[in-house]
Amino acid sequence: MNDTITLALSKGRIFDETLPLLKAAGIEVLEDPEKSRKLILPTNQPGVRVVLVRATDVPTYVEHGGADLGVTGKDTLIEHGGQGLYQPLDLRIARCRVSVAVRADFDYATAVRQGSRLRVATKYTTIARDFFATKGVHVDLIKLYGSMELAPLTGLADAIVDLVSTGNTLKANQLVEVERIMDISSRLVVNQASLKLKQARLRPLLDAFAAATAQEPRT
Ligand code: PRT
Ligand code: MG
Repeated sequence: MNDTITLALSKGRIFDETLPLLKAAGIEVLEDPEKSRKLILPTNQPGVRVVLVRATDVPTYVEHGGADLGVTGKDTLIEHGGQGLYQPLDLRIARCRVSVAVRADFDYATAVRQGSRLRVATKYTTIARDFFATKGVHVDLIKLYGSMELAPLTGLADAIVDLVSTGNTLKANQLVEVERIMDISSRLVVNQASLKLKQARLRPLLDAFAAATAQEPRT
């Protein structure tokens, strides 16, 4: 078991978009997470397995050695803090952006100009706090864990900070994007102890991921 490489992934877009990169590294996951109830998935390589965790738990698993490496959104990584994680590669997958959105009838520009205190609902409190602090806008942050779009519609908040990709979810809820805070993609994260102790097994994997995303690994 000691020599096994454990890769933490979340179900859904991160799993789906990591598969081609794994394939480029010669690794094929032998079960479909949408069909299996297993949380540990074998691969075609006896020494490599995949564990399925919540997207927000990937950095925690890798930090504490529950997995040797993982794939996680930059959004999740910023909120986690990234401590204890080696971040060698931007995999350029699961791309989206973090934006500020408000109800179409809310005059965000005027509220900001007048120095009004804004109520902002978000799962991304670190990103939101930094962004509004830099802008010099006073905010009351309301921490939510999902369905952020509902907050301005119910009067819980004036604005939300959330991920946007096509913009369809905002549109369907009569919200408009008023600021882009940052672009997001997913990163490879590696446990620092694993990188030293399992160097011989991990290095070819990191090199294959780097080649598949056409970049040099940061060392
Ligand atoms: O869904 P669950 O609560 O289990 O966990 P999660 O939302 O943390 O995980 P998941 O799998 O949905 O997202 C994992 C990662 O994918 C995120 O951390 C991002 O880095 C990345 N990603 C890329 C996205 C999106 N695109 C995205 N569009 N994550 C979420 N969304 C959601 C967004 O929150 C909004 O509700 O999709 C909706 C907007 O999409 P559009 O296309 O309508 O704009
Ligand atoms: Mg989600």
